[in-house]
Amino acid sequence: MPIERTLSIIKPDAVAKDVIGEIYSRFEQAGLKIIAARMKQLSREEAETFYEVHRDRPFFTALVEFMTSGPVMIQVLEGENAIARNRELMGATNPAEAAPGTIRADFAQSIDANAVHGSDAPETARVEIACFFGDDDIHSR
Ligand code: RTP
Ligand code: MG
Repeated sequence: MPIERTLSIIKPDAVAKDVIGEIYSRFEQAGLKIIAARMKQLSREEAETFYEVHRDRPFFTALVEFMTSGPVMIQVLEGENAIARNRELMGATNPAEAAPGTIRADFAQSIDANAVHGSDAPETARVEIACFFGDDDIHSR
């Protein structure tokens, strides 16, 4: 299994619920190391750039509104198969369809306010990590 890095964001709804620690525990228990982290209030421009691929989708405006509605917690996770492993822990985009025990099943309330983001492929992970972290911010170990 390849050692990968992925970008994770704990979205404003989950930060407001004070479940950062609980979500971090799930990452660590699954063998995903937190090798960089920062809390940040995203600007409209940052959220639009981050979700650029969805710009033409009907939900884009609501997504940007939501992602700028409060601070987010952003981290780089590293481990075997980290991209897929993180998405398994997250569960389906719509929390109503997320498997029991996943982060979205336990903490998300709707497809818009769905608690977490995770990169979906190696190339998007590289681009997304570079949006928020430089080499000096990342501490692989
Ligand atoms: P994310 O990028 O946030 O990790 O979520 P994802 O891969 O599971 O879902 P994606 O298709 O990339 O969509 C990004 C975010 O847009 C919102 N969305 N709303 N109303 C809708 O049909 C709809 N579809 C997507 C979700 O908040 C999703 O996380
Ligand atoms: Mg996505």
